[in-house]
Amino acid sequence: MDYIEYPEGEMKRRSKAFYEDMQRRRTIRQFSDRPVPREIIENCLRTAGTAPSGANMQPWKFVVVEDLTLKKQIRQAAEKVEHEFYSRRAPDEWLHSLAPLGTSAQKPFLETAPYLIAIFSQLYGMGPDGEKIKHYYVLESVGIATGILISAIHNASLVSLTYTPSPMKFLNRILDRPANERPFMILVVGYPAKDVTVPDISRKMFDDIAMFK
Ligand code: IYR
Repeated sequence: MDYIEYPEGEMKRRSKAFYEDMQRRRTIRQFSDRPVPREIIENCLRTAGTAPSGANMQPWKFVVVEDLTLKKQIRQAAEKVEHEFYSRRAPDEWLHSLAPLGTSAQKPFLETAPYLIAIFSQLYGMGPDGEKIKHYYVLESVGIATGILISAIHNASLVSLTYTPSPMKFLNRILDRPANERPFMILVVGYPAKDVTVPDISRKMFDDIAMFK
């Protein structure tokens, strides 16, 4: 076991420092095309892979897309479903909630950003002889791993966008993934564009998100 117990003062300092660093994280929608060393992405993915999961099945697969042709295919497929979403499928209430974010069906970042990490959840595993292996709490597990990945990317001083076009099934076709893998989200990763702007939004007050009883 690698558990380390810090003295209480150190625990207070570390928990505060971590919070202060994390509260600076913002979701970014304008990316630079500046390249990022693959090693950094690999380290962040190794970190994500430390996440707890149901029965330790680790029901995730991270497909890192660097290839421009694949990125263009993903952009084209995503913009098609987004166009349908913004012009037809989205109820007015949903569009109203999105308005402060300034999003649209145009997704240029899917080509600009150096990495698109397509995150898949494995609904079941595949044994060596093609037998199905039961997975547990798949969405919870993949959600936790994704949260850790987002934190690791922020820690590396890169930025990310949690992007979920709907439906996302086109990712199986474009990235040639098997039927047991369901797209969970695309994490767009890179440096922010020089002229990046972020929506003027706030986080809930502590007393609105947590309580002690
Ligand atoms: N997928 C669309 C719409 C969208 C939905 C939610 I919920 C958001 O938080 C942001 C956007 C898009 O990316 O434009």
